[in-house]
Amino acid sequence: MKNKVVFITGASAGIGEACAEVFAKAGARLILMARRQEKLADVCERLFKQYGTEIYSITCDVRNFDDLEKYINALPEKWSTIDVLINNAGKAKGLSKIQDGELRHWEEMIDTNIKGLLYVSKLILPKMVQQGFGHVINIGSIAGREVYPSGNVYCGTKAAVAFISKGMVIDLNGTGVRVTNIEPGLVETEFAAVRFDGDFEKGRTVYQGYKPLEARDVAETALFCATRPQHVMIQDILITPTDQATVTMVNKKG
Ligand code: 8X3
Repeated sequence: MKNKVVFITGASAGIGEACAEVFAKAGARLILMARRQEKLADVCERLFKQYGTEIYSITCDVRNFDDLEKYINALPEKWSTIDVLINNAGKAKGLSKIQDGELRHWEEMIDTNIKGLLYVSKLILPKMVQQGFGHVINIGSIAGREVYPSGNVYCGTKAAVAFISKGMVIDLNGTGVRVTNIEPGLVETEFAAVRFDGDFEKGRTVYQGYKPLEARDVAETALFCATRPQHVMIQDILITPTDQATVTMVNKKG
């Protein structure tokens, strides 16, 4: 990864932040994007201090195509050849039966998880095709393979990520650009608290009674995929805690 440029969305926390760290440690230069300017600045400072990582940071919401276009098209020359794009920004909002779901939750998930991923990809993929190399790593979910009660729209967005990833694989065939969809099960991050509108107490219970994945486990998987030789494309990976058998079958104690 030495001197490779890795672009990560949702880089201020969770899996995105862990990806920033493992790719920094591997010697990459990073373009980090997040909405939360202060949190992003903390990540950049920490990685620079720890690994001397060169970082170009962008405060931007992946739901805003105009801003994305402005920032990505204005990348300075030394940052404009992107080797790896990690489409990580995503979230779950709410856990309600479909008949009780909130429109604002559905829109936030669809706009971030599907449209945001598409917007960023639309701006970066043509450059990768022109270069003749590049790697898009989408962070999907086990929820894109299996549906669980009240998961409805969130699961739908992650199923969309799986199919869009496959569409990318097909359409980019012959260009040298690789595509990977990583589908994690339960990963202990602020994911559950965000789902419950910032209720960290309730969020914590999702990860109790068993050993969940850590964000780093997913980040190391992304690094593994990105460091395979050019002729190797890992198209998808399902990664769960050892205690998780299916999306709903978790060996919880207590
Ligand atoms: C996160 C996994 O099972 O909480 O995408 O939906 S789950």
